Amino acid sequence: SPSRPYEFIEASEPKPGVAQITLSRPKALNALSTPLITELNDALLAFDKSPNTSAIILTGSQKAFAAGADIKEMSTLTFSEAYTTSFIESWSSLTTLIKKPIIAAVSGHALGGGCELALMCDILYCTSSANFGQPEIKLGTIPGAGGSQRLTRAIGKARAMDLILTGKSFSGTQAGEWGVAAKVFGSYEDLMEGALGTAETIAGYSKVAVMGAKEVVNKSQDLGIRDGVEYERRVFHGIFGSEDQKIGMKAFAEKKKAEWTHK
Ligand code: CO8
Repeated sequence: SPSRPYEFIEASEPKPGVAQITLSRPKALNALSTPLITELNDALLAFDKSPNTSAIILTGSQKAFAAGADIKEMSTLTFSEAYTTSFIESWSSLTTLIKKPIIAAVSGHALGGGCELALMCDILYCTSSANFGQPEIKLGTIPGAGGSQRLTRAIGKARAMDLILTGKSFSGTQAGEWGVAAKVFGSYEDLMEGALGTAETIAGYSKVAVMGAKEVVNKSQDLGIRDGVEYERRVFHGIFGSEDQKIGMKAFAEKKKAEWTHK
């Protein structure tokens, strides 16, 4: 589990098997500065490695999930600096390195990089009044952490183009209707309870199956249907090599509760 003290995030373990990372930079509405992203990656990697963690909740405050990349940090950045330091590249750690499911619980603003961060997660829950958007155009720039790609896949080109070219926001209710959010809640308390309940459900299953399921669903975003189905079948075959597949099916036949070994 994460060991060092953090300045811009809080890391906790609210239930057995469930980790929570709370973005906590209230003075800047959780603007995603490089130091914040460094801490986020550090905590995510620690929970991903921890044998005690099965699912991770990523949230902000009631007022803001995250109001974007840190505009003050970026304002003087030059092309050479951005290019030579691979600015933003480390943001992708969340999608490339973390094998355990991440549930985004979004309340308040999720703008620019904040919207992109939520879209990188595996399950997105939000409040009906959440405020999503890619307002980069208003700052003379464009989405830079996958927004043009992930939002477009999630809601289609027509809506994504409309939003990204105008900088208009969309509500949590719309996110639910458009399929960006899997569930929409009436209040912040219900949102957090819902996210925790889902994380606990996931933590009640075999880690081998959970991580395999996450991997194959995410592959559907990169592969064509033929390669995707083949990839799924390879992983499915592989899971017959786990102890937990034997345990789960034996427990079903014996009408008992499965006691997973996570092996
Ligand atoms: N960066 C830095 N500081 C911010 C940011 C931000 N993105 N958002 C808010 N803050 C700061 C404000 O400057 C203010 O600080 P201060 O008190 O020192 O003046 C404090 O947070 C509170 O903000 P407001 O007073 O503006 O609060 P309001 O409730 O009036 O408004 C809004 C809330 C509507 C969210 C407003 O703050 C806002 O419009 N913020 C900017 C939203 C935005 O444009 N986000 C996109 C940023 S660009 C981006 O994300 C590019 C992504 C590229 C890939 C990732 C790159 C790292």
